[in-house]
Amino acid sequence: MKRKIVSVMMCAAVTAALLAGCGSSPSGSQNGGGTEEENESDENASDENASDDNASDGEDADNAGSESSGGGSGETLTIGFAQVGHESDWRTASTKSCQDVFSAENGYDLQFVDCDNDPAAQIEAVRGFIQQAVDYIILDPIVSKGWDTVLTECEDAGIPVIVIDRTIEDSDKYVSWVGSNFKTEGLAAGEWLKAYAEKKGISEINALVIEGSTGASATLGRTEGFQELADANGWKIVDSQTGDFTEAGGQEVMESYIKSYEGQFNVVVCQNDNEAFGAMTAMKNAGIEYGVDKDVIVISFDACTAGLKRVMSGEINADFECNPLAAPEVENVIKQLEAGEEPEKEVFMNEHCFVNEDIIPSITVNGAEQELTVVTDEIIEAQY
Ligand code: GYE
Repeated sequence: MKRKIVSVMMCAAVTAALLAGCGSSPSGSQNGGGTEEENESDENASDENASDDNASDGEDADNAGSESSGGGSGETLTIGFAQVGHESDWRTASTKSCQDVFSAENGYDLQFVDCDNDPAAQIEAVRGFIQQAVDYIILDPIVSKGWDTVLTECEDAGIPVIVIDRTIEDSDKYVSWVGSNFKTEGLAAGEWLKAYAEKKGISEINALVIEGSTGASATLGRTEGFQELADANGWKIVDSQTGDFTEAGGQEVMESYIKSYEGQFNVVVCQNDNEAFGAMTAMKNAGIEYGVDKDVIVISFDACTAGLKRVMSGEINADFECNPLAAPEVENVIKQLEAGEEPEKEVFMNEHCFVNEDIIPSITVNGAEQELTVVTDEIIEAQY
């Protein structure tokens, strides 16, 4: 199985500090997953993709082969994209990334279906793409199980499926997956909390977790990774419930946590930024002080623009990036298939850990050093 790690960060546009992070060995990436195979990422792959954020402004038109030939095929390619839904800032960025890359100008006919977090609707969307006889299917699986039957149908119909973002546990009938290592993200959050607590002299951790959507690989991985550090360090997970990756969900869960556990927790782990926004509203309404050097440490995932603003203001202590700009990599996969080449089975996005304070230079995740990036205006400006 061939693997590579890509850097889709805006290396050219960020500060020297972040540039150093981008330019450093990709094996230092938290999403290398720690295995040698994963970490043998070619620097060239990173360099090639360093300007991928430009895909959205048309500068990558050449990448599509020609202005009107999808994947360099000489003809318009029809792409069916079964998207999870529209629950978060991350999702909006992911959708935009696909719409920008798979545009008519780039030679594509994008059939986009927002599955609104309904796994059955998503399976039907994929079946609809088979009926339409699209050229390729992009699938971001809402849940990790239940895929083998419909993916077999795709295979029988001769339609290659490219999975993005979340992973599939019970089938390997797809050509490629492009996304993030969610367990590594959870481990990074745990390693950061360990180092931070030591630095601040916090001896006891009582954490509340607001999980993402039930059954999503992003939820499972982040939960498992953080739990591993909790177990190893004797932290108490006071409660762990789903907030469905939404702001409303985060607020609702936090309000109920406050009713049950007020005064009994000093950390809130939100599995995405939108949940963190909701949780912070709930704490604010209850008069609970959170953020840097306050009563409750706030940890979040995604690191979208709005999340990074809350890191810079000190309301979120640390935010673990999950890069939603997979579409340029998906296009590379399609171009390879069009050229008769065998694409990588797994493509990992390169990501960063963002913090408010410059007090811990790095953490070690899966045996690899991961820098901590202090959020600045320039970083916020360059983020999706
Ligand atoms: O963290 C969350 C989104 O699957 C990684 O889904 C993605 C998650 C992301 O709704 O914001």
